[in-house]
Amino acid sequence: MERYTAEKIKQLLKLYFIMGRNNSKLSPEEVLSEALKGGITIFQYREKGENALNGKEKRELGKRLQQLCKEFNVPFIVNDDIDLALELDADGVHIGQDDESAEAVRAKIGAKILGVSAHSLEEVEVAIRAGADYIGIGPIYHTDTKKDAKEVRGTVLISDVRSQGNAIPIVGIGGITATNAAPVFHAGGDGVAVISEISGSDQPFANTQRLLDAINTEA
Ligand code: 3NM
Repeated sequence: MERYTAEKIKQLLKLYFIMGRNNSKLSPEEVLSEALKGGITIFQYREKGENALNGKEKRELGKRLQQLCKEFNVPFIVNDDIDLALELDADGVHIGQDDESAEAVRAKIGAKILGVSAHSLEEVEVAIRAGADYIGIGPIYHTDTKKDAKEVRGTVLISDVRSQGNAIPIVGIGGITATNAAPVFHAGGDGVAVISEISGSDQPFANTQRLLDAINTEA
C-alpha cells in the first residue's frame, strides 16, 4: 500500500465526522449510519472524556463503526490509540501534540493516514516534517465538546499556513456548523471536522446534508 496523495487527502477531508460513544444522543451506530448516508467523507473514532469506553468495549464499538464505514467506502481513522488502529487495521490515526511523536507514529503505521493537530506555524512545520498527511487546526469557534480546547483563533492559522505557500491538507475544527463553515474554506482549508453538529443532533442525516450543501457551495 502506498501513501495517499495530498490531492486525495484533500477530497477526503471535506466533511470529517468525529464521534465517540459519549458524544451521541442516539446510538453511535445509528448516528454513524445516518451520517454515512448523508455523505460524510471520512470518520474518526474518538473515545475521550467522561464515560469514555476502554479495553474490550472500546475495541468492539470501534469494530462495529469500522464495518459501517467499510460499507460506504469511507476511511476509518482512530484517535490517539495507535495499538487499536493497528489491531483493527484502520485506515489511519489522528494524534495531538501530547501524544507520541508524529515520527514514531509514522514509523508504526506505515502508509496509513496520519493526521496531527497543530496550534502554531511551528507545530504545523514539525508535523509535516514528521510525515503528517494532514493538519487539524482549531478551535475555529467556541466549542463545548472538548473541555481542554485552546483559545479560539478563528481561521488565522489556516490563512498563515497558506500565505507561506504551504499546500498541506488542512481541516478546521471546533464549533463548526452549516452556517459558519464557509470561512474555513475561504481561508484555504480543505474541509471541516465536526462532532456535535452531527452527533448531538436527533436528525444526524439532515444535519450532515445541510453541512455538505454548505461545503459544496464553497469547495
Ligand atoms: N479538537 P464540536 S476542538 C476534538 O481545537 C476537537 O483541536 C479541537 O467538537 C481542537 O464540533 C474539538 O462539537 C471539538 O465543536 C470539536
